Amino acid sequence: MTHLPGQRVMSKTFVKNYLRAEDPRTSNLRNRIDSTCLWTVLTLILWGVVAYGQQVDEQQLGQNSTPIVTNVTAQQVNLDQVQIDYDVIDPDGDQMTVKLWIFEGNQPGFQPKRLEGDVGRGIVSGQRKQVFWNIGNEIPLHHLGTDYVVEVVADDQHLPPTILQWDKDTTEMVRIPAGSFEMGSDNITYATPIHTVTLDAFYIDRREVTVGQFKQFVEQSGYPYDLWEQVAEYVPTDHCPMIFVTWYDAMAYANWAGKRLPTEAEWEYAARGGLARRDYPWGNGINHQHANYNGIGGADQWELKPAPVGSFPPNGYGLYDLAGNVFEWCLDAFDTEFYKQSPRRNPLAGGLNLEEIHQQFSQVDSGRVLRGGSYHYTLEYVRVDYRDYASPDHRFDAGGFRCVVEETKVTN
Ligand SMILES: [Ca+2]
Ligand SMILES: [Ca+2]
Ligand SMILES: [Ca+2]
Repeated sequence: MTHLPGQRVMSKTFVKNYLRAEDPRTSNLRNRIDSTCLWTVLTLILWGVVAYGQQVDEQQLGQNSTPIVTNVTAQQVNLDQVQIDYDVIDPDGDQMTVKLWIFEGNQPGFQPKRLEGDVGRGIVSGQRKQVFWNIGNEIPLHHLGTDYVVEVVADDQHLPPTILQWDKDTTEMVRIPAGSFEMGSDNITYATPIHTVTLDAFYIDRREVTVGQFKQFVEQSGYPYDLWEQVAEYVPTDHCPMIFVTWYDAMAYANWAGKRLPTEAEWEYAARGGLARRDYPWGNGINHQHANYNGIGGADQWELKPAPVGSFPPNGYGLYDLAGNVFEWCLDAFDTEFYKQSPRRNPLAGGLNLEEIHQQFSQVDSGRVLRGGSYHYTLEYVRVDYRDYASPDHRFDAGGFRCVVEETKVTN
């Protein structure tokens, strides 16, 4: 996949990289540090300071290159001052935040505060950067201590993109951060009780999958689908949501695109748009300015037909048409009791895990969850907490879907 121009992904983990094989001094010191922490570098004084560069994992994701710190040296210039020199480069020229970490023996490291010079935010690539650490203020009686190790860490602070372009089916996907939310409702049938669910981060399609995207899937994969005339009766353009798709059709599309259907919990979490205990993706209350549901008025000019995707304002996550337009298939089996015994973390009803359900989906025969209501439905059924379902082989004029992908699949 590629990312939108200007958006870059930070590597998944920071790797402590005590690098610089080309610098014998540092690599020697590293070996010594590994075997024992009790040694002195600067023998003329009571304690020594050793310096390491720390490099952010160089695995490149998207278009971002991570900073590289080299040539770190540290020396005590007087009783209270330590001078740290380093070179740093970010290959694509990003500004960086530079931090120092100090280690003493086997103690956990800490970030010193008494710093001046090329440290903190807004550091640009360059050589012989200088930082002065006032160790005298930071560590009382420091001169009676043992050795200190200095790490220099540069971070170009590229967070995962909020929106990315998924090449396979040319969709925009929005990052939904990991977190917890209150799922369900106290007064909707089968949506009780309200229970807390915790989800890992994932990306979800901004819009319902369109007719144009589904056509592309059929053309590229040879997937058997021949209901285009029926589809065309309801949706005149490729920019409308795909309808007349079974759950199997949706699963096949998702597999082709390298995605999957959302779990019911993911769908509801995304639909709520960061709001808690609200009825609709934008809050409470609904009118035809908000969504395409039964009837017309305001922005809703569609009488018993789907609107082109994205015809109404998005929710807090930038997602369109969660409420109404077309129903959206979810991965889960429909289980009226599931909320009473749902696992707290990444729940999925139906007894199969994510891998199993994708391998065995053609054998699935239990009813599957549908969410969001549709253009047929009145306002009480296009709520974020309303649950519906159908047999996985059911297809109808208001049944569509959108896809998700786990963040780990984007950043790995
Ligand atoms: Ca960079
Ligand atoms: Ca309508
Ligand atoms: Ca919808």
